[in-house]
Amino acid sequence: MNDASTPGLPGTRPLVTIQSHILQQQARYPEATGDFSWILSAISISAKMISAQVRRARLEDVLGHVGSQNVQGETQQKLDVIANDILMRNLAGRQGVAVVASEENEQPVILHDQNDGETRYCVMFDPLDGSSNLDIAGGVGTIFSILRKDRRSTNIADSLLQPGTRQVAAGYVLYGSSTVMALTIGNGVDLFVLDPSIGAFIRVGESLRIPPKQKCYSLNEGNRLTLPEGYQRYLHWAQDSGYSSRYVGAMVADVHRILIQGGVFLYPPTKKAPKGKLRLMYEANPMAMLVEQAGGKALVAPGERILDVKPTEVHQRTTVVLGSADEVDQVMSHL
Ligand code: P6P
Repeated sequence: MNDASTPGLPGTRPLVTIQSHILQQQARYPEATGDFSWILSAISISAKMISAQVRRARLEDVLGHVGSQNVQGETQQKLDVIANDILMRNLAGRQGVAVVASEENEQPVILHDQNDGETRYCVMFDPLDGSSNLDIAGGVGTIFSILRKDRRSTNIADSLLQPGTRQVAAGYVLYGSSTVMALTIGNGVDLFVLDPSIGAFIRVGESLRIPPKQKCYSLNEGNRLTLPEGYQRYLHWAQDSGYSSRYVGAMVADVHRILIQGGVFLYPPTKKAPKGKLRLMYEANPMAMLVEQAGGKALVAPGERILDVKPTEVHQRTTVVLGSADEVDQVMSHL
């Protein structure tokens, strides 16, 4: 639903910034301390700072490689490191954050480890997903996931290893032709667009719903011949059924298209990535929460939700099939 008009005031669109939206949501929880809201605002500020860097990348010659590699053995782009630092510094300023984990850091970073009984949160993120698209001015994004610290965990870092069903919030920021944030705190998915002229994210949609059907699939066709047979059968069926194919190569951009238009995104096991390529904790889980909150499906295999996977380590990878409910069912029926 778009914020088209305010009842009784024809033709006016309520101007709701993400800050107002966060406070509106907080007001629904009288016992809220505000810690959670402060974390969301830290992410919003980080998104604005990262967007500014991405938009000026070539101008400030921050493109190209720092020469180092991240835990995935992937060459780190300068902007990966800058985006990571921005998120770390903004979250470090929030008392409510106990620990953060990032694709760019091998070990979780403990920020506030007091066992003072306060509700503390764990924040996980991929600071600049799809960063290899930077050199071609393609879509890149930030993906984030928020969990409550698991009080039963003696080791604070173990607090991160909770299934996706335990997420209290998830979202992404797409730095594309515009800077768009999709956010869920468990009451549906809301959409915000950054107005660079005022430096604010404006709400442009509430309670998004993914169309149940859309004849469009999204995967790296270059892997087709090494995919498990069931996926090859699905692709043959889809091409025989008049499906179109769209693939940006940045998960945030591909999933955003699905959130808005429907379709199905797949990253199956491949010869190069036999367990799948995408990371469970800070790519698949947040995207799965968003897609399910918008009425779609997000599975690892027939009957196995991504959100139910019990993690064993922070950087583990997983198969991903997510999008329109009927389209995901179609894929599963071929496996
Ligand atoms: P491939 C980007 O590197 C990423 O992690 C996701 O954003 C994207 O969906 C996927 O990998 C692309 O992988 O193998 O198709 O280039």
